[in-house]
Amino acid sequence: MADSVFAHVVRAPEDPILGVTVAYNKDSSPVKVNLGVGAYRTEEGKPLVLNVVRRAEQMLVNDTSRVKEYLSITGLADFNKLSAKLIFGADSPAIKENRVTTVQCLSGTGSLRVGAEFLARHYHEHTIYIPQPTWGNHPKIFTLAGLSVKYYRYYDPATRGLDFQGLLDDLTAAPSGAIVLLHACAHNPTGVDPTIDQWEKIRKLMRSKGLLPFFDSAYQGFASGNLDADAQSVRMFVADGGECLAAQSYAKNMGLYGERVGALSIVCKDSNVASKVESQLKMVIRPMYSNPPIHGASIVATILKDRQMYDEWTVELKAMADRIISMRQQLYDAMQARGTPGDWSHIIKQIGMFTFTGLNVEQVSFMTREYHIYMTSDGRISMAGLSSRTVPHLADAMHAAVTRTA
Ligand code: PLA
Repeated sequence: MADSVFAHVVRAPEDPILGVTVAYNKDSSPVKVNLGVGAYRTEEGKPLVLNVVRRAEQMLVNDTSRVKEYLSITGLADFNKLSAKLIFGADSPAIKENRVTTVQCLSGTGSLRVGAEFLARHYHEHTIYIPQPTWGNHPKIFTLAGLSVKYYRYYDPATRGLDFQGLLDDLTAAPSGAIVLLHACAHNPTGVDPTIDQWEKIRKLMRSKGLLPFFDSAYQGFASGNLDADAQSVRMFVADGGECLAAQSYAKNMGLYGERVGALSIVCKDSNVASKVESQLKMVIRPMYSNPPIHGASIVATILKDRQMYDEWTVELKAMADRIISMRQQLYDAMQARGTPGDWSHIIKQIGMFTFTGLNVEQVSFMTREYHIYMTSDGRISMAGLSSRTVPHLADAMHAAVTRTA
């Protein structure tokens, strides 16, 4: 038999985040815990489908007038309108003035990719600045779309906080017009967000230099438990009348991970530009995946357009956010109780789904080897994957990692 025409293909490494789940699945230990991927779990360690999502799905199934026709290239119109309102605010002047175009995309990742491809084709500056560190998929998405990726300083390991001066210096040095990727809230992986005051300074600097903001909003409502509070950074940039892009994901805040529901919005100066931009977004989407899937977007639209279901959603969302916050407190208390050397207050100070522990690669691999705790090698743990039951085991592992390894 002749060799395969693909014989030269070299095996690619597992994804740094999703590969953690692959390794976890292979482990037969009864005490194993997966704190790698950011996926919400209940106190019982089970995935959660929100009650309101179940109810919306039931309504959709029962409605025999619904069909399975293709959506338009830009997706479900109701979903797009409601998504723009959710992120920019119900009374956003940009929406009223019809200068926002929103297209349904394949969750947050797909929204980022479509936005990036649009920018690569139609925007004069091809450099995008992303925070150091950032979600590991960002550089790959933007590079493959044809943009050139540069980093701005974001996190200071010494203070385990924002390197605000570094950030300002790097954006000041960026070429005018450069694109800047901003995490709308709950920065991944650091859990460190700018304060409102700092956001205002970032906004002023970016507008004065004509830097183009591209918001990644993957955790709206998941950080504080409040949808409006978590969209404040984005709304500040829209309130000044300037242009920006925003990628939204419903994976975490509605628990629709595998349904792949998200939206890309581009806020433009006027409605004429917005409609031309939308026509070009269709040119990006059509040859990529033609049009988006109908089911998940219908769930979201059903919930967002019904006052009562919307309210029910906010209650369930707040409960998820609160459980994560309580996990922070429990883990912090457990570290204190063990007298683990070092300052662990960042566990309770950081925001959102993740704690950026400060543990190094060796300590992480020690914890996986000896305690069957799975997390990304940068020391990030998904607080949403923890429960009161697993906190003591994690605290034991962290204590051992810190005290036994160099
Ligand atoms: N943007 C950020 C900042 C994210 O953290 C994630 C997901 C996404 C976008 C994309 O999510 P979506 O396409 O599923 O909507 N980050 C996860 C999962 C939760 C992942 O890596 O895919 C993470 O564990 O970091």
